[in-house]
Amino acid sequence: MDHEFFNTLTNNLVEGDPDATVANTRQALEAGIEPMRIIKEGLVPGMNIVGEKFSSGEFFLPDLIIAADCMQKAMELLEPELRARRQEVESAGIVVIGTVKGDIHEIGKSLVATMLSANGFKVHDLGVDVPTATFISRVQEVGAQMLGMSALLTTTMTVQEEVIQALKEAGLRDRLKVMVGGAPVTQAWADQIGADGFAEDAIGAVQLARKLMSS
Ligand code: B1M
Repeated sequence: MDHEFFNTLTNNLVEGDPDATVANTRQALEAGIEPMRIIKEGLVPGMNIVGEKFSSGEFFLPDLIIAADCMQKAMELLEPELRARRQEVESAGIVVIGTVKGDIHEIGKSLVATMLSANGFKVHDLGVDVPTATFISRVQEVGAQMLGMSALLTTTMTVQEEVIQALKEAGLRDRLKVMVGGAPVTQAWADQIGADGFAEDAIGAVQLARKLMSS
């Protein structure tokens, strides 16, 4: 399937047409395209365009909401396919993941959670707007080996640091690995706040999680 097809998928998402987005996604799956490629070459570029148009004042909040709805509906088709491609059956590690307090961006975090779960990790997804105390209590309850925190806003990135501080205060920091991510997050930020690693995307998150679990 060619470049033009992915452009159509991208445009349908940008134009906020959920039925067409889902139809294109289904068509791509039926044509044997890898689900991750559909996400990377069709859907994510659309979300990026929507973000740029929002920044430049061409799009408004309802446009973001409609685009997110398109992406989530497409993901409902893709997630089972991602999970079905899992190659390892044994648990690769227990992970608690969520988007930090004050932040309701869900799509990237859910994609990372799906990919980790598809790659053999036992994932406890706490959702979005997760209070710091909830991260701490769930990490203890499930005996997590890794905590993943997503933040999409420059104003909520700082909460990742607060959670790491709270882990230290609870005496848990040395018992688990901490991975951070989200559009404004960088390796430099991860280093600054004392996280064990940063991943730029969901594939990178799986690679990093494997590396952290084996170290
Ligand atoms: Co918002 N938003 N938003 N938004 N939104 C951004 C993030 C923004 C960059 C748009 C812009 O201005 N260009 C901007 C942030 C600016 C900043 O702080 N730097 C922004 C803003 C300002 C806001 C509001 C404040 C708008 C307002 O109300 N005035 C508001 C805040 C609400 C809140 O959280 N309190 C808001 C609201 C929303 C919606 C609710 C409408 C909607 C989210 C709906 C939902 O998730 N259910 C939304 C959306 C859709 C976006 C954009 C357009 C797309 C985000 C997305 O889903 N991307 C976004 C612009 C953009 O990012 N280009 C934008 C697709 C997704 C697959 O990518 O989430 O980056 P991403 O995840 C990637 C990687 O980052 C990484 O892997 C993922 C997969 O590859 N990753 C991890 C993510 N988490 C990880 C964790 C890891 C490792 C990797 O380890 C644990």
